[in-house]
Amino acid sequence: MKNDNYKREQKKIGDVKVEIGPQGQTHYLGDGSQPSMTTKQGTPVADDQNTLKAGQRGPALMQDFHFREKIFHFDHERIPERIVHARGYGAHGYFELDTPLTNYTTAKVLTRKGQRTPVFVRFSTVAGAKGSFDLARDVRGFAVKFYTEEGNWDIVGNNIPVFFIQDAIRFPDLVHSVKEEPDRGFPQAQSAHDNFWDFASLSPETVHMLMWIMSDRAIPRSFRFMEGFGVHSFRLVNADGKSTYVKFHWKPKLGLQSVVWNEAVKINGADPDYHRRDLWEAITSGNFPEWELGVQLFDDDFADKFDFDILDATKLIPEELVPVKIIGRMVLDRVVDNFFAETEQVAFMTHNVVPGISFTDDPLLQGRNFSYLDTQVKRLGSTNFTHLPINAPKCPFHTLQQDGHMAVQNPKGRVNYEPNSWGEGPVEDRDRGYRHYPSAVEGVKTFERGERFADHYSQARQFYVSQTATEQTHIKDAFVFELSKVEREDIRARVVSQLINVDKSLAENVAKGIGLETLPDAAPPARAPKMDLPASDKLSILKNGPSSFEGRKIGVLITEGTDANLLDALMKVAKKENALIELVAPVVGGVTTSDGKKRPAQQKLNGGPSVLYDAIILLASAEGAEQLLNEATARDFVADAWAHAKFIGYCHNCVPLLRKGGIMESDEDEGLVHLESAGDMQQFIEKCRALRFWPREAKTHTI
Ligand code: HDE
Repeated sequence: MKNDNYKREQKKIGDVKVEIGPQGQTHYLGDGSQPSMTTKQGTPVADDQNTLKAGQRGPALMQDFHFREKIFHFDHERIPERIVHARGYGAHGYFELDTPLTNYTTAKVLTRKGQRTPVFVRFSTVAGAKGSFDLARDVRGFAVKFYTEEGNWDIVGNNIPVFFIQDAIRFPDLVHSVKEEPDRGFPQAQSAHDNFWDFASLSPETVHMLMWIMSDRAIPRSFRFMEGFGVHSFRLVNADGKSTYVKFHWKPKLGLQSVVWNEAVKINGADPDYHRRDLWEAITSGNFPEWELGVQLFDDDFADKFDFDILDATKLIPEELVPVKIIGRMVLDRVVDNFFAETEQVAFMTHNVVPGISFTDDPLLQGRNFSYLDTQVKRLGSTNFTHLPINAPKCPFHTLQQDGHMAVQNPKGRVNYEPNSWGEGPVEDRDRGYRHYPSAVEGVKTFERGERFADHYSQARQFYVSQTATEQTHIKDAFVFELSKVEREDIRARVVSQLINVDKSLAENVAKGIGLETLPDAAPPARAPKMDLPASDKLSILKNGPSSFEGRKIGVLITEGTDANLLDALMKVAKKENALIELVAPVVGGVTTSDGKKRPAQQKLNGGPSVLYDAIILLASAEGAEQLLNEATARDFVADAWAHAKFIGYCHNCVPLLRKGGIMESDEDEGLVHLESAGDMQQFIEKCRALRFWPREAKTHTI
């Protein structure tokens, strides 16, 4: 008997032709150009919307292999998320070498001028789950995989040049303390809770890193505006076998930029994907993000004389002592085709090095070299994770490792061992093969650390004194915010006792901010800190900002009747500056401006709060402004931009909106720009190059 269950009525929903079944189920059968759906075994599928049943109201039949395959596959869609750095976003690009390091290394990727090496980069937060928000106060991962002609080389770095701990064995404790507390399962993606500060306050080696994560470095404006660091000292090894120490630095072409904390909190609600969306939009619109790769090179002589141990990842080498030599640039020019296949399955490993690049004995790096391989097997389920296209080298490779789960690249032939006399199969390569640097080792087996690991505060202080007053205030505010979420007063006080060793006034201000009545005694330092390390300008964000507004976004509030001349003038100057404009209107369909033209909006006002923009302009018509006066989201649009020290441009119609947003005539400052004519737009953009009008903060942040 012919099964004609599939007779359906043809109808249209909008302009999409569908078949509608007798009980209303919709089937889209395409326009003839799409391939037929099949099972994973290739059998064509006739009905993907109904389970095979015994009778219309009957039980499902086991025989429905398509149903079972579909649900079975769905049940297994997830793989374990990364234990740290679970939330991340990746993109493809290339590294182009400009200044060969031939005297220092044999690595081809670093010695061939002009050569382009494909890369895959994944940025991430550390503490939050895969589905957490982007603007957590956290370190950002900055992991780069170079697909070189001598194998894959990974720099698995962060956006902060130092780390919390000195020895890898402490990593599980650090991560446990910062993640959700085990009994209650919260808080998600934040360090502002008792366990983290309990751990940190009992671990003086974390103090330098605490200064960095309480600074604006931990709330970057976007991946495009942050630095990256390899953190550890590595080695470069040249053709004579000579080793030079190296630290890797990524410097963003568009300069550094961060948001402020109150803004971060609100961005997380308005657009939890703020950073990934930014990267996606930049690349797909052809504004390819770019970083310079720089190296700090130094030898044993420098290492011996340096105040700190170069094997200690809680220390950095100030650029004033060893300048960063720029050797090339990295451009990200392609988004992923498939998030899971690429961003989720990419497996970075610190032990992925190529000939000419080697490790030091940094105890953190040594531990990482074990961890990353181990974690990939747990996450990707098989030692054959290297067969996945995102992880496979792009150069020829031949091993005798065989079989295992999901082996997809299987060699032909009889030989799977060596030595052999078949004259086939891969053989060792004495000329090109990787040689570990033969550093001399001596000493007794011990749990002790190197002597120069003992100073935990000097560089923390150096970081603090290198910041502008605005940045110092942000650091103080961050400590106060975090500690105000800590329930136990003794933990709060212990953090202050650590800060006394960094800077007395910082400690006092934090103590005041959390209402601590008496200043505790300083934590006993293992070694007395040096109080006179000179300020290093490179450690500040604000001293290293951009000189243009390129790549930044202005949110423009428009209404029916907005002045078209002003709007067009803005579009013109923004284009010249390479800045982006988003129109925000009461209705996303857009508005008709004074020239009678319809202007579609990118955001409806309540979905496009000003926290999503670097600066705002209010261009409502008189009637439009009047209508928005009682709209809470219009008031927030203005009030938040003001509170976050943003540049605000406005036409005279919008003065009442300023007042509603709490900006009185007496408050007006140079960050608030009256736009009367088209010519004023250029002046506005030029002001915006400072990114924020920081002097305002003193007036808007009073506790
Ligand atoms: Fe990681 N880290 N880490 N880490 N790390 C991982 O590897 C680990 C450390 C960093 O986008 C894991 O594939 C140990 C420092 C980044 O896929 C894991 C220690 C730095 C990423 C792991 C550290 C990093 C990871 C989890 C202490 C900056 C994300 C998933 C010694 C220099 C890479 C994975 C990506 C990921 C272990 C410390 C950076 C568990 C044991 C220091 C950017 O293997």
